Amino acid sequence: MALLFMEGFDTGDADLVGKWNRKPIAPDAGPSTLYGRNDQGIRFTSNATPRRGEHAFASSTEDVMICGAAIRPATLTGSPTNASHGFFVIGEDGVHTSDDEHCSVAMGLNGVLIAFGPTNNVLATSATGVMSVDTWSYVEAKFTVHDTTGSIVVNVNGTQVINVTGEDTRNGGSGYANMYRFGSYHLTQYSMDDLYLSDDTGSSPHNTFFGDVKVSKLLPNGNGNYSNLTGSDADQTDNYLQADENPPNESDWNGSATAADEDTYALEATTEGTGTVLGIQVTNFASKDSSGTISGRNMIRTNSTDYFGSDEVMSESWSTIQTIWAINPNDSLAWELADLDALEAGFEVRA
Ligand SMILES: [Ca+2]
Ligand SMILES: [Ca+2]
Ligand SMILES: [Ca+2]
Ligand SMILES: [Ca+2]
Repeated sequence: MALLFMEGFDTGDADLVGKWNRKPIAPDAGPSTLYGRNDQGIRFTSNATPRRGEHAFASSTEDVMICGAAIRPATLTGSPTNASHGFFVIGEDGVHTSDDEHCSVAMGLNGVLIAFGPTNNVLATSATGVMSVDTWSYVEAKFTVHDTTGSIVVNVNGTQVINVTGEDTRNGGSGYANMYRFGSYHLTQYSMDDLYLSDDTGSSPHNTFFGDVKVSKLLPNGNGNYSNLTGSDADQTDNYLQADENPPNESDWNGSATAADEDTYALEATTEGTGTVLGIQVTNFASKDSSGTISGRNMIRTNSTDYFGSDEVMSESWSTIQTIWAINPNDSLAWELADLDALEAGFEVRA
């Protein structure tokens, strides 16, 4: 584990088809290009009603979480008073509910960033003006959860603006940093795009700050190597046409009752001419239509070789299945843009 999750807000419907697995995302506006820096983004409200999204990594016992996102405040007139008012809020899955997170980073009056501890205490405040109205900044925070040696480091556009060390950042529980939440606090309205979450395990560059990054989508746009599934159009020809919509729909689909049947699709070319690829995240939208336990798994095909995600039990409700490949499993090196242009992604039916 290292790179945990990424979200560009560019695929999916209003609640991003359940990618936010603990609390459906509920921005006050978006996803929309009005609130994006790179295609679509979301906006959190200036209304007093909390708007939130929450993602948990239930199997993680890590004490560190690293968050990065592009953030553009529309107002900087609020004075947050509670850890839950942050845009990066760290908690513990199954232990912490709405207002008892471990710690957070929030945005306040005159463009300050504020690090909150487990009793809603202020651990540190940045200089004023590190955030500016109507200006995108790339904000990153590394949270280490501990009763006495906790730390919170915050960078804005690669420059450190908060450095808390030797503090209590743990609010009971086991001290796991395995739940992320963002949300809003009245008087502070902001847009967000290009979010990543990681921890500090594994190797460079996936165990520390990435710096400013984009999260971009590549939709299916052609046939791949496999076409075993049968489309809702009753054939096995051009199955990618059933899997290329954004947002995904439930009206056309590809499926099979036979374990090991699989489809892969060609993907859109990246629009990036240069750059470093820090990982890919395959997202499928899947359901089952018969009784019994039926699983499926994400797959990719690169350099004529297939690689698979974990088995996921499907339900009769459509849900999102996501798999991260931070590096290319074919050569155990970083993904290159040329790898992405040749990449196929798809799905395999399992027993
Ligand atoms: Ca975006
Ligand atoms: Ca504590
Ligand atoms: Ca067809
Ligand atoms: Ca479809």
